[in-house]
Amino acid sequence: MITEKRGKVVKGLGGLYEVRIDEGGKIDRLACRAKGVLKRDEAKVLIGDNVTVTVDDSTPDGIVISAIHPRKNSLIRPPLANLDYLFIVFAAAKPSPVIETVDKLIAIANYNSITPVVVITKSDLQSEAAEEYAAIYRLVGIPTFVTSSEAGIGTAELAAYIKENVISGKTSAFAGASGVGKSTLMNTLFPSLTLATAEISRKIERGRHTTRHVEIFDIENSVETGFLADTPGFSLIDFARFDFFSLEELLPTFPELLPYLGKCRYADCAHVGEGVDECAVAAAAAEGKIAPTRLESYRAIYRVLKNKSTY
Ligand SMILES: Nc1nc2c(ncn2[C@@H]2O[C@H](COP(=O)(O)OP(=O)(O)OP(=O)(O)O)[C@@H](O)[C@H]2O)c(=O)[nH]1
Ligand SMILES: [Mg+2]
Ligand SMILES: [Zn+2]
Repeated sequence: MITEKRGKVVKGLGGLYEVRIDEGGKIDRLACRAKGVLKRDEAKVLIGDNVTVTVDDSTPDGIVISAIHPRKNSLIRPPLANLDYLFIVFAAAKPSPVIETVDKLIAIANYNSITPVVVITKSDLQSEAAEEYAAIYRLVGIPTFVTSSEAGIGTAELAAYIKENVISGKTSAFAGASGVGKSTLMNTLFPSLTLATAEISRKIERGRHTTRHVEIFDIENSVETGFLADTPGFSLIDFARFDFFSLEELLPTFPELLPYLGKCRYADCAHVGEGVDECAVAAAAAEGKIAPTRLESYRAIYRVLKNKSTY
């Protein structure tokens, strides 16, 4: 007999996927492969995909993903489909954050209509720096949490935010550099999880890519549950090669710049010059209404996209 089920891909390793099937509140997890055409690059199954699984119980290998339902969005890094929230995780110290990468991730989330949330970890190591970073993102209007899994700071607030917002089928993910404490934080927030974590290297202060694959977890044991993915930390090299959208699409991904549009002296102002008389954005930054690091990140991404578009 052949039957069809609908479910969500929550894990994938070496071409073997795990699909979470919800049959009226009864959760089943099927191990399966994907049908031939869904193995090719351009049509490949992503974790987070909603799929149809065809079950043919007359053959031993009869469970296959036969169709991918239309996606809301998809990211290259972390490789996930249908995200509603992206928790952008960085440490106050060890490893110290690369703010431009944080801002890139926020821009990518905004571009894909994913709600960005900033999570600063390891506040026990550098509480002042943690609050300074938080102030930057609160000024933008992004929900921001200062946490320490070690000292139990901010974790109850973050767990409450997730439980309140990521419900009834919404999907979210932790993303950030290796070693910032994503898996540790997930274990702290959801004690039923037992994700592997590891110390960062003492010499180079970097994580060791402890998490090796993307996996989506149920955040509650109920039909109302939402989903949260742990993802492998990336290195900066990953990000240098990252290309995401065109120059024209950049500005709306920095929402705090929007109120100043049309207020610069020249209509074609790109907001990359320092002149506060010419550029309303530069003036707003000088007045403390836009964080200097955010404007720096905007300009850095602008230059990268500009160079790309001149080829
Ligand atoms: N001091 C301090 N250390 C922490 C905290 N959270 C995590 N760590 C440590 O940071 C190291 C890395 O933690 P992980 O959770 O493995 O980091 P990760 O972001 O999941 O790393 P990848 O899986 O490689 O992406 C571990 O040694 C943790 O014990 C914290 O709040 N304070
Ligand atoms: Mg991890
Ligand atoms: Zn301007």
